[in-house]
Amino acid sequence: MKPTAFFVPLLLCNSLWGYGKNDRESKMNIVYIMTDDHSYQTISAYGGPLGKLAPTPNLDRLAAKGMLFQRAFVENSLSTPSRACLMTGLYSHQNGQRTLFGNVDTTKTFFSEILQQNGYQTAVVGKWHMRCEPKGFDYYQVLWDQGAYYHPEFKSKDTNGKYVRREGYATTLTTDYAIDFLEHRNTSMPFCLLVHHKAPHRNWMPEPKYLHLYENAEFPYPDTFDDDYNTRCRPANEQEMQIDKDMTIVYDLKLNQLKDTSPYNKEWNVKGMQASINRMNVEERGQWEAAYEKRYADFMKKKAAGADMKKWKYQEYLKDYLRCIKSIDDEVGRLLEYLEAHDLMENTMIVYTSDQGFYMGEHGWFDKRFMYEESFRTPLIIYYPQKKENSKCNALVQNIDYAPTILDAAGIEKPHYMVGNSLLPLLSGKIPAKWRRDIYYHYYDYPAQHKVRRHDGVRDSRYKLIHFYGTKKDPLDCNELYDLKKDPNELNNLYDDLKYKKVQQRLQKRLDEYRSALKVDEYNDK
Ligand code: SGN
Ligand code: CA
Repeated sequence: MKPTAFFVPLLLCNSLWGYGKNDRESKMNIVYIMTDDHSYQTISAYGGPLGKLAPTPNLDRLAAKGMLFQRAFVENSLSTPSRACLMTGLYSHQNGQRTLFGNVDTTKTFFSEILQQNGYQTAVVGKWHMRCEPKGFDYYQVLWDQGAYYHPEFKSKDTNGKYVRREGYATTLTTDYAIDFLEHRNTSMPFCLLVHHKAPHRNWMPEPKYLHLYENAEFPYPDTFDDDYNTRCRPANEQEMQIDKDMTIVYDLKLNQLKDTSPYNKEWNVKGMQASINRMNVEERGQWEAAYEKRYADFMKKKAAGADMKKWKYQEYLKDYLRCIKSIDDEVGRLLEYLEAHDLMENTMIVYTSDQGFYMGEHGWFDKRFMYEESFRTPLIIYYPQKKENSKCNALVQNIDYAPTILDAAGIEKPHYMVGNSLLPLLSGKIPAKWRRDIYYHYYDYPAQHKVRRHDGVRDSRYKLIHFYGTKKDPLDCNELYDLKKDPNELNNLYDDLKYKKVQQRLQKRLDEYRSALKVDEYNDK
């Protein structure tokens, strides 16, 4: 690929900023990799049963070189809000991006702008998913909206605001652009590169070489697969993210042969799948149809119903999702190899995370949004040169910490208004005595797809309090309390259980304190 035009002005700026050799040598580079909807349950370094059947050797390699965070969370489990938290270091109500729609407040400074002002070259490739232009980036190649898996459209500084179709698979192309930036960067300046993969977002479309991977695998069912939501309040019962009812046969499970006759086919999901297939070239379409023909034959042969149908859907869902993860793992490996081959491991911090977690059939679900662990929690691996290898961290960390961490790695003090904390002190292996004891969560996107009600809450290292609220038109006021030590699957709501009166009071007090200290402006029906 040809070098892009932005390097020339950068060279000039570089000399204006007067970066000397010593400055350069002491500056840490940053590679921040963020996937879309990648669950910690599907990374083998985390040790769960799915990782054993579908290993992620390259992510494990990164974890072996660095630190695996076991309590990393988001503030608002949804893409656009999570990305706004990352860029601003602020909670959703502070940066304006509460839901998937609307705009982040662009008067807020993005950490990329601060890096630029401090002599960093900055780049973002892949899913941007905010309605503003990438702000504070010297180089970008970003997908349109959610982006497509096959031959997706990207926009860069060279395309005059237009999205241009690129030949290839999203995960590979995103890595190609990351390497393009690294290849053509000004090597006299430190860099920060954000690699934001589209995968494994719904509808989990594998690349051709993995269309048959895990074909004969039988994945274990999570303990909560048949959760009946009793003890929980209305939202857990009323959501629309159930594998048996809401996962579609055509769009999600790709049985395009069923056309309009299937009871599962609403018009949109037939059209959505067809549009995805129409993007493929003739060869890819042939490989795709051959692979899913097998699934179709199996579906027709089994004619499963009820509980069997739910299990069949789960198995096929996991195959596609894990095939997408295999490509991610390969491409993370390719990027690591590039960094190794170019002697960058000694002065580059590498972060791997996801914009939120995801349900792999827990509670019978796919998707995210809730404050329950699987969607609230994300994978997080940090490699930092010369720090302890193969270590694990149990401190409570959150995506508002990433901007301060990146700035800290660059030797820049975080601006006073950023609410998160740098994670670098944790990398020594000890949790500082003053580290936070609990974290705040807030989800706003209702009414919306999947019908998850608005809620906020607080979680400490053992307990979690969630408050669901509604609107004047659609009121709701209910609470849930969990003892995560005794009930890690969050099946037993202890709210108003007298044995937990003190715990409930303590968590309620913390929740009230967060709301008032952060000036949270909605948490009850309006
Ligand atoms: C799309 C998906 C939803 C998903 C949202 C948000 N539907 O709308 O299932 O919850 O994205 O995802 S689809 O029919 O378009 O696939 S997020 O990761 O961007 O927050
Ligand atoms: Ca996402």
